[in-house]
Amino acid sequence: MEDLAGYKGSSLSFLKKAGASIGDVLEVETSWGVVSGTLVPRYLYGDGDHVVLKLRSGYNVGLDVSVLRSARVLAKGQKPSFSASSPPKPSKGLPRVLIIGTGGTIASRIDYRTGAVHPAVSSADLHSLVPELSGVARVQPEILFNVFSENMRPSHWTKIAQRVRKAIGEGFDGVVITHGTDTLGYTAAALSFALVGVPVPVILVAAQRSSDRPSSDGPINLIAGVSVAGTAGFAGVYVAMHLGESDDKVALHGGTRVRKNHTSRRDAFVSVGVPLAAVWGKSGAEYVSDGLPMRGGSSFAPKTRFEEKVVLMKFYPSMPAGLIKAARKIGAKALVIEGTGLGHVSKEIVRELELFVNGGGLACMTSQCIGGRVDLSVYDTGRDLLHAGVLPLEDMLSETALVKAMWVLGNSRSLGKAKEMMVANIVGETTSRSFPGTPL
Ligand code: DAS
Repeated sequence: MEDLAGYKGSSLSFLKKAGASIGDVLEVETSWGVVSGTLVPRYLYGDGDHVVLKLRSGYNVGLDVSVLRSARVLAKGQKPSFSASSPPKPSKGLPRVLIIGTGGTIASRIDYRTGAVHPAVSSADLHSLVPELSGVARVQPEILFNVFSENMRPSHWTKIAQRVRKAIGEGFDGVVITHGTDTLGYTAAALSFALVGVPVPVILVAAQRSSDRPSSDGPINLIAGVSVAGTAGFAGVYVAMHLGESDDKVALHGGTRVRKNHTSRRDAFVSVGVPLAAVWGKSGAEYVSDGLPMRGGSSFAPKTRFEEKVVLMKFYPSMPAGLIKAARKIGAKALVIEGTGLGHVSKEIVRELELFVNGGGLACMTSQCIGGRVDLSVYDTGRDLLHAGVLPLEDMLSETALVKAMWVLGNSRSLGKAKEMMVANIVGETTSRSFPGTPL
């Protein structure tokens, strides 16, 4: 019964009796008077006791079937659909930018099936939703997959990295990846390692608000991302998201130092312990940090494999040693422990980590403190951890450390080599000293 999508129970029988379909304009007689509006779909988890009409004012009203007497169809409606207009033709001289769609809010619309945000908009639709793109670059949009980013896995990171490598061979001046916000930092870190030495800008963009909301941040993030990808003189992997609550500045964050710090604000993303890589405004670059790798370069050596058997654990008071045992039981090859303060855990956990390392595992320590860095040489606990063979990871973000351990184990032939790579600073994942200027 597609014509009455989502309706069930008594609301479905009432509408069937009236011969109504989704999109029809109905006049409904109720116990307190007559109301008319357009019949809209019910979402999947809605109850069977309400009929929902969109009033002329644009507001939706839910009518309890118990007060409904009768309904008649005033006019047959058009099925609601979204058809993208064809994007304007970009001019020849503009740079070529590939947009790879992977899903998330930036590529979503409200879905009446669930009443929530649903990945639905293709990259091509995105392009027509943001016609300004045609004044910035010759854009080629394509969908690689369409998932909410909480469902991303290392195999997705490999797919994206391989598509970027191919795009460079195809002569694109830069690449933009549209992505969900939840795990954007993980994917940015993964691509930073997998694409070490990448000769063009690779810019991940996302949105905190879906494309059908006036306050959607998708368009400005996408325009800035495409502009950076096509014209920036620097190369590397960055996240481009709102800077502040205004609508005219976008921050570029280095791929291994970026964190989603707020569940809903449009400026949720921050660079931790380092300056912003760049700031982009309506007319292009407003600030570019010193020392970014230049576009071009010949050291591009992609390594796109990831070992999934790595576990990230946040230590907490009374954490049972059994959790480390469980990690070993599921075959974890590396553990990243987010310790307290300078990188500390309880005595029981130190013992378990020593057993894990003696069994050939790679154990690393980060800190739950957002600012500062791990130092295992100050307290007994830290020295016991060093003695147990745990690797301190300076000021590396825990999420970046997890991704790096997956990448290192996926691309090294020995544990010794893996340990060497883990503590080396490869793409700015650790700093020699924390930058005082960032929020944290
Ligand atoms: N579920 C979120 C994600 O895909 C939606 C978003 O913020 O993009 O990361």
